[in-house]
Amino acid sequence: MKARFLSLGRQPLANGFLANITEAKDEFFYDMNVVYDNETHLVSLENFVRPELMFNEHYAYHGSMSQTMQDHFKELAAKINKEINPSLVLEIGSNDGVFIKNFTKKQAIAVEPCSNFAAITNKLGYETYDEFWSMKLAKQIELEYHSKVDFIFAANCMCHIPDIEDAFKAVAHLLDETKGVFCFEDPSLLEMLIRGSYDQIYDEHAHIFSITALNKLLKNVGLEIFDVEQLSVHGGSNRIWTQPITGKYLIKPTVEAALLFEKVSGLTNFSTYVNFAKRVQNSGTELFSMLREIKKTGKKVICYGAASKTTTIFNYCNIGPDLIEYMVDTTPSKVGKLSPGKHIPIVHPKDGFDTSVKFAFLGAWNFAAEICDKEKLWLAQGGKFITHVPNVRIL
Ligand code: DWN
Repeated sequence: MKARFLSLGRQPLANGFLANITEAKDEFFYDMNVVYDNETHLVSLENFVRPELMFNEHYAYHGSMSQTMQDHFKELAAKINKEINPSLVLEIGSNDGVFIKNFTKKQAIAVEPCSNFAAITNKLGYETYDEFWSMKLAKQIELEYHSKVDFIFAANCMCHIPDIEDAFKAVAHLLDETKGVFCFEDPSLLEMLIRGSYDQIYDEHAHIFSITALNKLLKNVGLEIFDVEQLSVHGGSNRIWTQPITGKYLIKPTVEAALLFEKVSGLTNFSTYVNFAKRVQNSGTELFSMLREIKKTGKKVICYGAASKTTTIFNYCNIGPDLIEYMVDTTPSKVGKLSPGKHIPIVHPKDGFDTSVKFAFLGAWNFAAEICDKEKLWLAQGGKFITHVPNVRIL
């Protein structure tokens, strides 16, 4: 049974950037409430947003916008080629090709419903299916390739799918029964609870996965987890390695260890989520107060990184251009736009990040190391970053 434990208020699309203020009259909003299901142990949005509204030809998030993620996927691809050496690699949610481009064109198949990104991998010469992942598509690919697939990958995609059981069923259908591997990575529920990073919750993240919930879901469709890796990327993620129960890989102790750690951390107790909700309320109040106090001093405060995560924070905490003068971001499709819901202007760092900026809220806190290294001169000249993870403070 599902029970609500957190309400993050009226929220717009996390990547619903506006070209100009006249678009505000048609802006989409919904009540973003979060529920815990004590049978499946899934943490999910109470109201799913229609995928077509979020993932379409205007999608703004480019996986290649950070060197961290480019290096991350290059390293993983090398490991896959060396240790598994798959003949056919299918990626669900290939975005701008940041992962799939590490494989040869005849070895790889891309699935990407955002046609602006499907066009990129198509142009690179990769077979690309410009549609949402489904059992129908899995069967179509099996027919067209006259074979099952021996490696299926998804990064920051499976948690975006409301009907996750159907999505996993489609993966199980297409995987080779004896040598098939399905590997996917998504934000970690445990890390969100530990870090207080409630901004991982937004329209695109239909679910925030625990290993506990995934273990049940995957078993229901005939897949078993044989390894779990904890990753630092995207604010703390899990990389899950699974296979059909007829698969050849031995189950590693990492699986039992992860399940046990989540149990002792209280992930199957509703009270854990009630306590998390209290921490979120306090965090939001503290961030608003800090920004308001700094604003009173007349110092310029901006946001570094127009991440989807900032949409949740700014709309939940009622933080607008009165507190955050503008946002800086290197993503071409975000520059010149207004942020979702609070309509904070977004500019390129070259036009808006200089010593006139005294404080910058770290919207892209998951890239703090890369950003602090990039902006070490600004920091040396007295600039200060503000973060809310794991608590509201000036770095
Ligand atoms: O799950 C998702 C994750 C993988 O990416 C998607 N649903 C949406 C998206 O979430 P996000 O927008 O919070 O992702 P990022 O990668 O944390 O966003 C960082 C933002 O900061 C990007 O817009 C790029 C920008 N950035 C920048 O301007 N300068 C990033 C870095 C590292 C920089 O130096």
